[in-house]
Order: sequence, then C-alpha cells, then structure tokens
Amino acid sequence: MRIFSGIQPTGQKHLGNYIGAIVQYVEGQQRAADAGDVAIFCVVDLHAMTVPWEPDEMRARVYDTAAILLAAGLDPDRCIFIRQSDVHEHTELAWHLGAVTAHGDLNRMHQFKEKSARQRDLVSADLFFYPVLMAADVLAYRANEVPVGDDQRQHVELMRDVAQRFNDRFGEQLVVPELKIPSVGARIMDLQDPTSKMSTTGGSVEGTVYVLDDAKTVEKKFKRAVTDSEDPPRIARDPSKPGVSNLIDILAAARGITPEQVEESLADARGYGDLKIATADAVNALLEPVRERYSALRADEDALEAIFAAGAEKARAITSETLRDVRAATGVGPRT
Ligand code: AQP
Repeated sequence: MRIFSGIQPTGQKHLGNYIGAIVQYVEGQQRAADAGDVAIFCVVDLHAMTVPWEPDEMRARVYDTAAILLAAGLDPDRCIFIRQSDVHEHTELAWHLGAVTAHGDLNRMHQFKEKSARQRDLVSADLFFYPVLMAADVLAYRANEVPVGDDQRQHVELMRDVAQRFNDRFGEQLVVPELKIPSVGARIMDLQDPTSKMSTTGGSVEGTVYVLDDAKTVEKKFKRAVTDSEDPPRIARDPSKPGVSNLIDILAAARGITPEQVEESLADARGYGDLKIATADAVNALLEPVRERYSALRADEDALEAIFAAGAEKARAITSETLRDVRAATGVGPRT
C-alpha cells in the first residue's frame, strides 16, 4: 500500500486543505508504514508556477507549507517528505506521459477552465499541462492510493486513464492508483459563500479559515458564517441549507464523529449560534497544537532544507527505477 499526495505552496493553507488532505496524510503515513510500505508527501513548487507567482516569495511559501505539514504530524522518519523540484524524475515522466495524454482531455479539466478564466495576463501552457505533471508525481512512485479533496477527483481520474493508456501501449509499467477522498469534509465550503469551495485563490478572507489564524480570528469567522433564515432554525444537512450543512461537516470532521452525531448532539440547540460556537471551538482544538508547533519548525530553514535533501534521496531510489523502466519501454535514451 503505497500512498502519494502533493500540496501547493501557494499562500496560506486553509481548513479545506487541512480537513480534505492533511488529516488524511497523517493517517496515511501510519497506514502505509503498517502495511510495510511508505507514503510520499510532496510540496509541489512546480505546480505553483502555473499561476502568477513572486520568485522572491516562492521558497518562503515552500517553507511555510512544509512547517505546517510537519506541525500537523508528518514525520520525515516515517514517510518520504519532498519538494517536487528536487526530484527531476517528476518532470521527465510528465513528458513521457504527455505523449499518451489527449489534448481534448486536458481541455475538459474544470480546474483549467476556472483558473484560465481568472488569469488577467498569460494563460500559461504549464497551467494546461498541470494534470500531466500531477499524474507524473504519483505514477513515478507507482503509488496505489492518492488522498485528496473532492476538487481533485477529475485530475485523479485523468491520471488513471493516462496510466492505463501508457500500460496498454508500452506494457505494464505503471500502477493505476485509486482515488481516496474523506467521507466527511471532502469539500469544505467558503463560510461567506457556502456554495463555493474554500479556496486559496478564489475565496474571501472572511470566509476562509487559515490553519495559522489565531483562535479569536477563527471564532470571529465562524460567528459571521452565512447560514439561512429558516424559522425555527433547523440544524440539519440539506441541499437547500449549504451554510448549515457545511458547519455540520466541519464540526463532524474536527471532532472525528459523523454528521448524524452532530445533528443529534445539537438537537436541543436554541439556534445557529450554538452550532457556530461549537464548530469554532472544535476547529480551534484541532488547529491549536499545529499553530503551537509551527513557529519553531518554520524558524529553522536549514533544518527544513536538510529534511528535503534526505527526502529527495529516498524518493530518487524509487523514481529512478520507474524512469529506467519507462525509458526502456518507450525506447528513449541509451541502451540498458
Ligand atoms: N475546500 C476544500 N475542501 C476539501 N479539500 C480541499 N482541498 C483544497 N480545497 C479544499 C484539498 O487540499 C489539497 C491541497 O490543495 P492544493 O495543492 O490545490 O492547494 P491550494 O492551492 O492551497 O488549494 P486550493 O484552495 O484548492 O487552491 P485553489 O482553489 O486556489 O486551487 C488537495 O488535496 C485538495 O483537494
């Protein structure tokens, strides 16, 4: 059971990233080790180049993200923790995979459509090619499972198709991985616009809870969360109640219980205020230990670089084998 997932170093990580992905990483690191295999987690700096970025800030954002992941519980002795650009096989494999990826499939990607529509200047070829590099990230490790939030479903489906097409053409070289999305919290919504997902680039600051927000800010954001005007207020998950449903999901994920248990526990609540306060408290309890550990980890950039260097070495032991096989199968490079 080999697990791979990547996370972008763009901006600050938010509660959607935390519940949708990071919680799964920490659980996956243990599960892979228990199965005698390994989980690989990657800060994907090359993916961050697909939208406008500041070169002076890129490294700092990578360190921010790395420190959050380590503070959340990733342990470089129990998983492989890397920076994407340190392992060149990712980009080489992307080129091989591009040869079996249909241009029309990339054109259908929701994320490309949304992000290209938002670009004011250049819509880069890298933004279009993003799903191929993401496929290479995973397939280079022959990973079995990809833990992600619901917004990445389409990219993982494409990755599976690409792996299958590569194997059909060149023989069984790659593993077709399975998507793994959490049963609760796969799509955390913006607190101010609960019909849109909580997002780094698309949302509002008031509607986005950042992992590093202090406790008071988190409480304020939840108190101002948009709900609905049903009278009397009803704390239940319902498609017509996106704001309330989102708070129930967040509370369930933060406490590690089911949404039904949340509904039961708040059956006697006087109104949405009780739900908002309970959710803010649970989120603060979840994030407080991460915030506490973060500062010391972030302060030591040399230590973070050393962790990346050690991770890249372990990663290359796997990816160099995959690329050796892929090059042999595609007929590229010297005789083996
Ligand atoms: N709202 C969300 N709910 C649940 N999971 C989510 N993820 C992202 N948003 C939500 C999951 O977080 C992981 C990392 O995502 P990323 O690398 O795309 O990081 P990001 O750019 O910070 O995330 P955003 O907010 O999705 O950025 P935008 O919208 O600007 O591209 C992934 O597993 C993702 O599914």
